[in-house]
Amino acid sequence: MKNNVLVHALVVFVGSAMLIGCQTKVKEQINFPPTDLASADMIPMPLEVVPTNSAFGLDQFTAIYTSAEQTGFEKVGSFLSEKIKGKTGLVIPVNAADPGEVNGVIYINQAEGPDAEATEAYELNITNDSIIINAPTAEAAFRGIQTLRQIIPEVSNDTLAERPIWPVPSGKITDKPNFEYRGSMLDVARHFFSVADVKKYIDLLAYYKINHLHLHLTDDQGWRIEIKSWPKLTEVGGSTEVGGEAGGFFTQEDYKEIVAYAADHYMTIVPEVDMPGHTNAASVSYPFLNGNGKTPKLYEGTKVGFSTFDTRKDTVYAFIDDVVREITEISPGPYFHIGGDESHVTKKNDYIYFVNRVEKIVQKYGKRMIGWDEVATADIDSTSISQFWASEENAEKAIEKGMQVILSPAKKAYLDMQYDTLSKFGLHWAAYIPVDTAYIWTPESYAKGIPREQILGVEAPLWSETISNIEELEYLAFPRVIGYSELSWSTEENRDWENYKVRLANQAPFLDRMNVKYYPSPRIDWKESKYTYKEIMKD
Ligand code: TNX
Repeated sequence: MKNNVLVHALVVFVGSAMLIGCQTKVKEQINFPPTDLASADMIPMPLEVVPTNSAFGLDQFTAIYTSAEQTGFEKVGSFLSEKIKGKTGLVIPVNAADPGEVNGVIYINQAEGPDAEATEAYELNITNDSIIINAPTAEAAFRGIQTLRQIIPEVSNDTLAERPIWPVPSGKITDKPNFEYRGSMLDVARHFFSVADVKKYIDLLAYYKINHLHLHLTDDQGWRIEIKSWPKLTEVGGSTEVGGEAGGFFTQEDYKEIVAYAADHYMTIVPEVDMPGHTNAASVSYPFLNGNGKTPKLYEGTKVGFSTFDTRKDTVYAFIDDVVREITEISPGPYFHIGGDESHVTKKNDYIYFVNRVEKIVQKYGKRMIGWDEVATADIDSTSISQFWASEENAEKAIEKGMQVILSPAKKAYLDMQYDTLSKFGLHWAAYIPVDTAYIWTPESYAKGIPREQILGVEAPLWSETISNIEELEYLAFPRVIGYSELSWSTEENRDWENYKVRLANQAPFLDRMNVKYYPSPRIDWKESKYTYKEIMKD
């Protein structure tokens, strides 16, 4: 890559200018023990890793430099600096004109990648005295620094020198994602989760290069997003949740805060308003919406499939138009999810009519519609996306219509399924999904009728009937969601359970430091885990 030469020149130039301008310091040669970048604890596994067996000594004399501020690269540099501080305590300056003594540089450089199509592709070059990230976009640089965060050893190795120094294994990584859509879903409707909880989940997902968070904002048990033109949705429909607790909702300001926080992590929020079924909370708030013939009452149970909108009333579509307009106005991402699952009391023709009409509303507001796999039974457009969760027959219909598919097969990818019969939380209607079962499957060939070219990506949904706080969320999501990140980012050739399970075991110190109450599966030989399987099972 011709840019490499330029970057090297720049690093040498910046480095020498600093050394001349500030105190002169001769780079100390530290003889690190040989390293092996290829066996570092990276998840998801990068496309290509070439180890060179020495190390970059990350210490207080390291400085970060980036491409110009307006490209977004400086912000990525500051993010990295903050995370290095959290992990090592080191304060690493970013683009400092006068950084003091410097003898090693991390340079985050805007450079065209080898693959013009891949906006998330990056290269990471680690030598004794520099770490260079070449990336075409700040988004790609952001993915690259997650890899770098992962290969900085979790504990200070201060036996090597009189000052704390973290040896980063040297070599070259060339990386890009296998699938463009890598997601998780959080159901904030069955139980409500706070803005702080959602932000913590975003922090953790971003570390594993997941780039979409789908929020299931409405269901029978609760409406969780403020709609200014229909205030009772949250006043009434948001007032409770499964089990009869107080529920809650996001104001539009809260939601914007989540969207902005996600954007800072190069993550897109996918809002879902589930309809025409799963709409009891909406119909309790505004009974004219109801189409199931019964007087709606607030619902705190966990049954599905009993509610429906009245699909033949124009006022229902006027309502939906307002809801889609208000949410899309504050959702910069390209998607709007209309749900569409388990509408068991909606007549087939009414369902088709409904989905067709709602698709037009979503398109009017400039978004691509996503729906659960049932939506492919309607006459929808090839630009819409079907989220495969249960029915291969529906998935095949989507493929025939030329639609793209997001893979969320319940038997493999549902984070709310119990690990085994002893699991404290979760359901098991689709399967028990232990950590290995969650990982050992091949999205590229999971369903016969879904060809690779039509798979947009993989998403792991976390339904919340059985969980009501962040610890319980973490118990179901972690460690399985880490495996879904690898299933969606890494190529089939680079995925291997025996290899993965060692890298997963070594995530324990990170998860502990992040205060994540993950399920310490006995199938993993956790490294110095704070929690033991027995402890978790008892409380
Ligand atoms: C099925 S998956 C549902 C949800 C439940 C989930 C529980 C899907 C599209 N619908 O309403 O919460 O099972 O696992």
